[in-house]
Amino acid sequence: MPVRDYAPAHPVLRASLARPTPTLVTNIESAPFSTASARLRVAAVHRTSLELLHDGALHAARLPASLIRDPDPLARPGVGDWVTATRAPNDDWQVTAVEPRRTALVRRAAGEDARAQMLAANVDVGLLFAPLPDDVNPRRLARLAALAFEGGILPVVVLSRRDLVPDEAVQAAIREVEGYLPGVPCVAISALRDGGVDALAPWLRPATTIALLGPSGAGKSTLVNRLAGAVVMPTGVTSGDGHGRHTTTHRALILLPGDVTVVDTPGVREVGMWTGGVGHEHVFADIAALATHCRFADCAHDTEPGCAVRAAADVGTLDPDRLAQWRELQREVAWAERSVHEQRRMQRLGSRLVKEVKRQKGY
Ligand SMILES: Nc1nc2c(ncn2[C@@H]2O[C@H](COP(=O)(O)OP(=O)(O)OP(=O)(O)O)[C@@H](O)[C@H]2O)c(=O)[nH]1
Ligand SMILES: [Mg+2]
Ligand SMILES: [Zn+2]
Repeated sequence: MPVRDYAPAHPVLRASLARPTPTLVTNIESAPFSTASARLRVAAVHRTSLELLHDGALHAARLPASLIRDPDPLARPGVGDWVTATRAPNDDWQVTAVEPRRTALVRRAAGEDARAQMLAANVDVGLLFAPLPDDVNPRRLARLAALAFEGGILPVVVLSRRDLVPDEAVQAAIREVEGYLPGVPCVAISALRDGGVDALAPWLRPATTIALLGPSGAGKSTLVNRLAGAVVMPTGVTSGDGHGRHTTTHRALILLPGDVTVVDTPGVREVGMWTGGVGHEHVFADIAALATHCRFADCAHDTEPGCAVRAAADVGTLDPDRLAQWRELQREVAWAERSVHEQRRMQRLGSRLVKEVKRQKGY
């Protein structure tokens, strides 16, 4: 599976990924009773501890205080991260280093603030769920696809619960998604009835990690259980309108037969964008291509004269909905970038103020 090198566009993400490992290393010499050090994968994250997967078993591990206090949400290990940890004779594990991420699925955290939230690290393929019959929303899928591409992850749209609709309706839904997201693979499956799960085989290769994203009740955990051949994740009932009840409450990493690792996530309907660049360019590759013909290199495809993108939307060769969404996502990313810039400025001002007060008080 060709997965491109991870080169996040956003300076915050880049900085946090480039953070040299030694800053995260506690003083191993002084770690009491440390007898062994190992490379383990983060399977679950709690406030001050992690669950690490090692030789097929889960181990609770403590996080160094420096990481717990770190204000950068991307600095803390997330599900899918590889860490180094030392083990005391009483099976007490302490994380000493976090490896740089190969890929990362990062969204804007829910709420008013501009904060990043890591959904999963070191993922190769993102399965973007949209449940049939009536929750297939190409715009929502485009956001998820942009998020995946942005983090160096290959998106694959999974139309789930296909047993609930006739075949013609399934084909129509596939055509709709493919029309809106050219170049993104789209398959329809039923995890309950074994319908078409084989269609996922091209992405379930040994040594790959897949992450499952999408609304509650879409059947993400049901697919995990089918692939595992056992009930490893609880699954929920859906209400009359087909919506789920948020059965999965924590992101969890599970090893499947065939050396495939899967990250199951709690249901999300809409995701907020954190960084843009590469993700947009992939999802809206046609707009990027048209833009090369705009008169101005920095054309916003708004009111500028000689805009090739708007011209294409006017004559109908470009779906105006896609142009509208392109604008919406651009604005969102620009807002996140401005907010992060502002937060940093305030932090710098704050630390300058503290220094000045200390100087005046003669500390
Ligand atoms: N008919 C049908 N029902 C399904 C299918 N897959 C899952 N379901 C049902 O949908 C309900 C929700 O499934 P889950 O696997 O818990 O959904 P989820 O996406 O993990 O939901 P959250 O954990 O809440 O995000 C369960 O009752 C499943 O039995 C399917 O392919 N066909
Ligand atoms: Mg679930
Ligand atoms: Zn333009």
